[in-house]
Amino acid sequence: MTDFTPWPENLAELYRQKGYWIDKPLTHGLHYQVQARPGASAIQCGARAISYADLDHMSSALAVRLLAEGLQPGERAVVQLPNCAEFYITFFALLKAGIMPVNALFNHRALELRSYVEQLQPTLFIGSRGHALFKDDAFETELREISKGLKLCLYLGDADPRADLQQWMAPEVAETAELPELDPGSVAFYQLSGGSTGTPKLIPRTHNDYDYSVRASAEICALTPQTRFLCALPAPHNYVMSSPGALGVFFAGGTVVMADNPDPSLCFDIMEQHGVTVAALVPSAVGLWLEAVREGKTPPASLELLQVGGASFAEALARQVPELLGCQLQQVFGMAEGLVNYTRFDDPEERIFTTQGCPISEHDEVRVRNADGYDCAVGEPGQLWVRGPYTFRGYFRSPEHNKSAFDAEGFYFSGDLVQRDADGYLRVVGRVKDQINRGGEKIAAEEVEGLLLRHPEVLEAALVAQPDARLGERGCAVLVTRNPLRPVELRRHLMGLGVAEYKLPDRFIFVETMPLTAVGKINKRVLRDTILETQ
Ligand code: J2J
Repeated sequence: MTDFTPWPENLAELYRQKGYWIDKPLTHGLHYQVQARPGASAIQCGARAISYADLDHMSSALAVRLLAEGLQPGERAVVQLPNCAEFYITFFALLKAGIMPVNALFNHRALELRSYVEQLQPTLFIGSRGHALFKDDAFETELREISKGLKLCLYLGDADPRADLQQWMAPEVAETAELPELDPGSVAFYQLSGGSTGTPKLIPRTHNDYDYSVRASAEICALTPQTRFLCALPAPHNYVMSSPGALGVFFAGGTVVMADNPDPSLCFDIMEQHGVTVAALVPSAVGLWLEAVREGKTPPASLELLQVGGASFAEALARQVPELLGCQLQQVFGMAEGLVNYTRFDDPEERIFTTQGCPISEHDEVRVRNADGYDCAVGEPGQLWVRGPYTFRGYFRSPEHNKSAFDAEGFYFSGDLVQRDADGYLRVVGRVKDQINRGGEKIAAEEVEGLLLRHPEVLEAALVAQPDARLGERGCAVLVTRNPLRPVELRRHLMGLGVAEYKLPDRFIFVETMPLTAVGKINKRVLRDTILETQ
């Protein structure tokens, strides 16, 4: 089973020749900024300002200590931290040490963490004592059972200084210690896939490919050392990490301003206080911001650009952004697997309001195909297939799934239905993958259905999307059960299995029999129509 599927030689050569892959580790932007502006603020986290010099020294200190502890380059880590400076310090430390992390979302629970630990077999776990699972050591013991090679567990906020992450970052350490030479063609870290399958899949991202998407995104979004970027979505998410996200801001020498969540009553104050110029949101959060302004709150005067992506953004809301928030709008359509599209600053307004942008690179090869595999005409909706200099080539150890996710030429099928205009701008019009996009949080239907089926009374289960004014979509579970069940029992059952709360169905419907397709599968199209009628 392959950990990482490389790009074919001819394409790798092309990407180097074009200057996309520059064979530098993902840390090179930070190295540059430490020389150029060591005292400038890289991260604003509450009242704490972390300079570029701090970010560099603290991440080196952690890297050096980890290696001194016996961790080796090439090993893997599972990290789960909230939105805080330590998230980035840890990320850079692991890059420097050559240890490949997956960054779990902070609202992931036992089920997700177990799966990452099982798949990656990490030697290192970094978490937070502020997370309910790590109030005591019971879950750590379980993780050590799953990954026998797990050597070290560190926590943000541990009472014992030997396990306290911040102590491990304290800069007074022999920094002369050697950090390993990194291979820019190798995997830097694993990104989380929104997924549509029973187990969450991991996406290997290399230094070269990720660095290119970050550099190019920073340029498209015109980031500068004056940029002050609000990170209010979960920090590990690919969008706020790389489109251009925090890594783009660090590359440009700007400041990342952290917020716990996108609530306008929290964010407007933080933005005002720190002069935030760019913010990245999902559509459901934009709805809240617009509502706040309509209710009389003053939007932060410093805001120049609002990026919106992660889920479908209604045109009617898009049109309100410049007027109500007093800033420019940029639509972003991306995926942790690679391809990212942006509307550009010089695009006509109409295009910014009605499309999700065009790809970063002229070598992003986007194909829009109909169900028979033929290329669609301009404007005709079809399936999005893509390959390119920063679109991955295979999930981590998932040979079977990779067979259906890629075609013979290495094009990845994102599961999205799009329309492409004559200039290559895309509009997302639907989805083929069996997923619920709940306010930008992706839920794989198969995963939740599998968990529901583990309840002894559940005979058949289907999770389908139900339109929702605020979140875009919500999950609706349709069930055939042996005996009558109450939703609260099913919720308790799911929570008991340790699944993240955002994956819990918002609604449960009980039916006598499931509608079936001609081949005998549950007909979700019919279910979606039924739940609309019974809403
Ligand atoms: C409709 N659907 C969208 C959009 C993503 C930048 C921005 C977003 C993500 C992301 C990302 C959408 N309109 N504007 O990684 O770098 C849906 C599509 C897509 C899936 C990917 C980035 N923007 N989507 O959301 O891996 O269905 O990445 O395939 O979480 O989100 O989800 P994810």
